[in-house]
Amino acid sequence: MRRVITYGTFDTLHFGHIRLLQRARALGDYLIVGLSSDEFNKKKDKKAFHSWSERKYLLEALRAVDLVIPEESWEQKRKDVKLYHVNTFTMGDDWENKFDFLSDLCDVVYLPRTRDISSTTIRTAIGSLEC
Ligand code: C2G
Repeated sequence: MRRVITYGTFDTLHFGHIRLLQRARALGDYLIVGLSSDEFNKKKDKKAFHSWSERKYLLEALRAVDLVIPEESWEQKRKDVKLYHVNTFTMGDDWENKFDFLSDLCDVVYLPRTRDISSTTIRTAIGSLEC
């Protein structure tokens, strides 16, 4: 069984996220998602619209996702790769080369980011709608 891991906030889940998760899952047989905690989001200067448990619920509803674990620090990736016997680490290519330090432990794959969609644009668009 080839095990894949990826990380992110996955706020206002959208098709860019879904495409990333589907391609990540297709790199193996089992996909683990390290989901950024609300506390860790503060370190990333992000404030998610949905709580961690809401974002976890949405991810767990996806066929592509097999396990959701909390992402609480930048440093946990090496431990996670070893703990979960991960074969492949993957992220969107906006992170190109940022995680190459994991390449002694597992394959590192950067997947093309989906253009013209982001949680920020969705939140801005919703905010601009007349209520
Ligand atoms: N993504 C994508 N296409 C988009 C938007 C996002 O492929 N239009 C990908 C990103 O490249 C990332 C994943 O979806 O691989 C999750 O994106 P975010 O929720 O924005 O996560 P991010 O803030 O990049 O956090 O330790 C890693 C960090 O937690 C990543």
